[in-house]
Amino acid sequence: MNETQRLTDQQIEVFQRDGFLVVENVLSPAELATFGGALDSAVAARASIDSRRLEEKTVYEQSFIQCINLWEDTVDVRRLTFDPRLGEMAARLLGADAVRIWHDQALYKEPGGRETDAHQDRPFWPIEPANQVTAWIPFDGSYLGRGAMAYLPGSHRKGIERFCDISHVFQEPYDIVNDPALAGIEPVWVEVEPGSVVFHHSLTVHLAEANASSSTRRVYCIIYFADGCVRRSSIPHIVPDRQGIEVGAPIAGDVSPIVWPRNERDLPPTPPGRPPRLGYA
Ligand SMILES: O=C(O)CCC(=O)C(=O)O
Repeated sequence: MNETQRLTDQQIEVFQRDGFLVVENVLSPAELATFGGALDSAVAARASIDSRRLEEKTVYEQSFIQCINLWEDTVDVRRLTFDPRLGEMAARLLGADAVRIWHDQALYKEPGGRETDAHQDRPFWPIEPANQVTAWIPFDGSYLGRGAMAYLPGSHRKGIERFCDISHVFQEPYDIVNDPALAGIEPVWVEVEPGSVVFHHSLTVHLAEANASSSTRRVYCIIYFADGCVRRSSIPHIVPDRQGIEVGAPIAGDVSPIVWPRNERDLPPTPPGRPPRLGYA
């Protein structure tokens, strides 16, 4: 990673205005190779329990192979999740003195994988206030036709927070892109070269297209929250549930360690219990 890269005030203003920010040249080719190999192995190890073909999977699972908290599985992935330079960027974007990890996740969109339906992240998360940011890291870059992401600029500031059932289990997802509160806002499709990181706020509406290519879209996400955020409801979620965190209590513990500030070599220990093998719960 570029040792000297720090976000400028102008980049922070763009994030605050748009709810997303592209930062180029964050990971070097060598880091992409090393971390990418570590992620591929970690995803393959978890996914080895699943021999279903894409068309045999649920609608949600056809969007991507999702593996949460891979930092718990291997030290090689943990180095990326707890990289202090990414953590510092997250802290600056959130205006926080310190950030913790909510969770990380691989989102490997298989060849032929369907789109990711438009949604906001925060309705899935029992955490408040709304001060979370995702670092979305496409290991092979992100290009139209291959599962690129789009963001609705400024949607995080429109006072809207709607649950979209992207699992398709209980109902068809709410058509948030056409919500009246977002009238006049068009999705901005983002293409980036390998090494770039795209940050988005937890209230920013975003979506991804299908992967029409013959290669897997290898994406890794790290979700950070400002230290001090508390549990806002009892809706189930593995992060607070595993740590026995009650409504109103600060989210902190072995599964939610501080990412930044933290000494680069001081990686947190493996927490007790297990993250889910695949999917979310
Ligand atoms: O990568 C995708 O397809 C979706 C990513 C996403 O929804 C997220 O990072 O919050």
